[in-house]
Amino acid sequence: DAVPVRRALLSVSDKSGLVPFAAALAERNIALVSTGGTRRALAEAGLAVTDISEVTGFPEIMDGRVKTLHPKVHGGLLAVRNDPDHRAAMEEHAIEGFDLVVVNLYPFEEVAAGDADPLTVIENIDIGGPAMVRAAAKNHGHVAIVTDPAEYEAVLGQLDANDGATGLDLRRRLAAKAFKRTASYDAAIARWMEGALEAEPFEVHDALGGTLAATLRYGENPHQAAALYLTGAARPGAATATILQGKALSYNNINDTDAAFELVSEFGTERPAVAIIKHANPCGVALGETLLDAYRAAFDCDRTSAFGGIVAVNQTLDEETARAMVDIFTEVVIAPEVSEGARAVFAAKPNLRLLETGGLADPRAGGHMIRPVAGGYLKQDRDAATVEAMDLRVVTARAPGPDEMADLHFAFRVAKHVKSNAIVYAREGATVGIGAGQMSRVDSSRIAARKALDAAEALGLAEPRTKGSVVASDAFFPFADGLVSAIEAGARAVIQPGGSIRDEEVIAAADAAGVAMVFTGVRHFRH
Ligand code: 93A
Repeated sequence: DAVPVRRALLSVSDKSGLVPFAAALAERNIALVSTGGTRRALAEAGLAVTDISEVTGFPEIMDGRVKTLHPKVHGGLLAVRNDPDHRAAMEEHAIEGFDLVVVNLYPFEEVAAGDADPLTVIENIDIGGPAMVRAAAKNHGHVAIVTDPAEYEAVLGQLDANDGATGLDLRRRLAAKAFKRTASYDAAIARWMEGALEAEPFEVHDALGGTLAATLRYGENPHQAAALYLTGAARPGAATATILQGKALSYNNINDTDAAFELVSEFGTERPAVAIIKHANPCGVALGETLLDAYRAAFDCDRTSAFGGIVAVNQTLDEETARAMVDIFTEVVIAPEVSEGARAVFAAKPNLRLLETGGLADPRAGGHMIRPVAGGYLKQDRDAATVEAMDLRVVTARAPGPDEMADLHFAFRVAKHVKSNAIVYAREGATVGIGAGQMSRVDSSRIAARKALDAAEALGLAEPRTKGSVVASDAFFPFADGLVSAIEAGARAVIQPGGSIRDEEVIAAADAAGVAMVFTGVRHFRH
């Protein structure tokens, strides 16, 4: 009943004790065959090891879901060596036997006990591992199966005492242990599924056509359960980005990061642009000669609110800009690409979430937005309108100059991404005061001007940068008062949709102050 060990198959998730054990096998002239990660660990330690795909003649596929599930492997595990039919089959199909199998399984129990999302837990259900463990254990007459690193010593001891062979007693004991292991493993999976089915309020495929991508720690508030669903639409952004580093994204992180990236994508790649978002509203947006200039200008709009903010950029994020970003507490940074240098800078802030999207989102793309209402939901087209496609009409005696016009475009693009009522002051390609989410437009005007005063104080400026600025309004001024308040703050040019029954009054107020005003004919409500 002694089985000389000539060839071993090693495939382990728990790699503790692996290298010395495998080295001891190699010293005893035992050939080593391994799956990807195990093979890498052994090769790094300088051991000669054959990749399992060389044995199967088939690559590992489907993220490793199928790597050892192959007749060349299972034939080698299950063949009864002294059965003539089995021997013939081995010869016919060039199957070589394994005498020793070392497998421990994906750490399902550990992952399920942590706070991983269900898809991650499911990915940790090992299929190929238990199949090999059970095959080798069934065939313990010819194969030794080791499922526990604690047994490595016993195996080596026996090889030494037994002239390089395993004895039936040891193989039977190891086989019993192996079946206990696969039994407890499957029991843990079943227990988790029962629990998960009870506790999981989110379906894998929901009625709106999304697929569950992650359950989140909680929703907007800790008492709300939440999940992220993906629709498969190829739109670069927060939900589909690669997370280069940092903690898992929260519900609010994803929502704000989406807002930030959608906004910065409005600027294309022509000039570097940066948007800083808090609570789904921008607190600073700027263009610059460089990304660093743009970041500084965006930050200067409202330094207080930028603390703990979400930053989106429209270009490859470079090292210098990354350095400026980590100077203050930033929750999330999202970029089409992140340079090696920038990555190294962020590595010193392991909690900061760094996302790479691979490209910008197309602001003109179609698609729908969905919002629940009691008993149903509302569905509408995305707001795909862009200011350069609008039919701008100068309505005042004075027309804006080219610099003013550029700033008006910029401000209206930003206003599209500010909750209504939105008022955005801008100057030289940067916001200098933003008023968001007020029930009256004049309040938003006043808040934006007030924020500009605060910023001037923080920057040590003699007067707010609304002096000589332009102003954008997401919807028409219903009365002259909102516009008058902007003129008082120092705005010299205005962009707004127009269309109020009091347009004449509003235009007259602008003309009286020598202010230039353009109508877009298009509104950007965002509620
Ligand atoms: O994904 S699997 O269910 N499919 C397989 O074909 C398979 N073969 C081995 N899991 C599979 N394994 C498991 O991979 C082993 O049980 C072991 O836990 C792990 C070792 O992978 P690696 O060598 O790449 O680290």
